[in-house]
Amino acid sequence: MRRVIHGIVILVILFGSSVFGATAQDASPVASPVSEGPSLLAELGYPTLEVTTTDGVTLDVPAELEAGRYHIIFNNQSEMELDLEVYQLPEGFTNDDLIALFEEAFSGEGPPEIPDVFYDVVFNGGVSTLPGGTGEVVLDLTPGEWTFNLYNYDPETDENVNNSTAVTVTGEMPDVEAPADIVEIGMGEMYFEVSGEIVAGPQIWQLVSEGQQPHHLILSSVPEGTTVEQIMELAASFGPPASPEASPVAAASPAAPALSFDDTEDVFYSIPLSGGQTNFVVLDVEPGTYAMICFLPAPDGTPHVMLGMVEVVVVD
Ligand SMILES: [Cu+2]
Repeated sequence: MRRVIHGIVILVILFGSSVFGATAQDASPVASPVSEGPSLLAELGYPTLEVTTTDGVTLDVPAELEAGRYHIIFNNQSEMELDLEVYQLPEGFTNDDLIALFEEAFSGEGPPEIPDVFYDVVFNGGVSTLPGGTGEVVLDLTPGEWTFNLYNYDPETDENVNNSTAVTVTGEMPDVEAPADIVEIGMGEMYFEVSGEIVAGPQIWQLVSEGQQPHHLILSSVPEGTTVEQIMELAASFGPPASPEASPVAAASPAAPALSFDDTEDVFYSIPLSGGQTNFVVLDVEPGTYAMICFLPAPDGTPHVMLGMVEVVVVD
């Protein structure tokens, strides 16, 4: 989780992203784990959409696609850590417009006010990759104009780079069969709800965003016995200031939380998902204790974790 320290502000500026994968203290990136051998996601049988970048700028993806549920395989042949983010911009807004709005929101002192338009973007998740790596996700592409954005954060220059490619999705969304025997993670204000049993080893997780605000999942390994309160205290010890009314825990936290970032290690993060959107991902966790955390901001700028969007799970 300590990767998040550096990233939290940029995270909300740029819609939540792989900034966790890069801090000065810990340069080794986290990427969505992909199991070796045959992919569990491929076994679901959805059509494959393979997309590739060689330079981290341009993405080899069809300009037009039929609506459907796709198994996206992202080949990152560049030398950069990249997130492939899939989203729909509100009408009349460009990437640059949004980034400018966020930069303005975060330029002052005190809690930022999140621009309303943030909640009008349809975030459809995506996949993170290491340099030269491959990642995969299953998601629904409904009819409309989609942005496939390559996002990179460079901790050395503190620069965020976004390069987007437009994809037009046509036709009608077909009926898709829901896979059986998977773990479902419901995400809403302000909770994670786990249905099914999380087991050690490769397993498909379906992230279902079902609230009004976008959410994401950071899965972080934590010491046995860690409590939700300890994680909220730790989160409150950094990042943009929370409004005391919104977050009594943040306001009341001691200077030195009982839990330290050194005790935690991120094992997975998803790309943000708006309400109504879903991603299927493969996780391969070891037995242990994990925290599910969402850092996306409420309208007053308070990260969801400080409003209670955190859950502790034990994997046997
Ligand atoms: Cu959230």
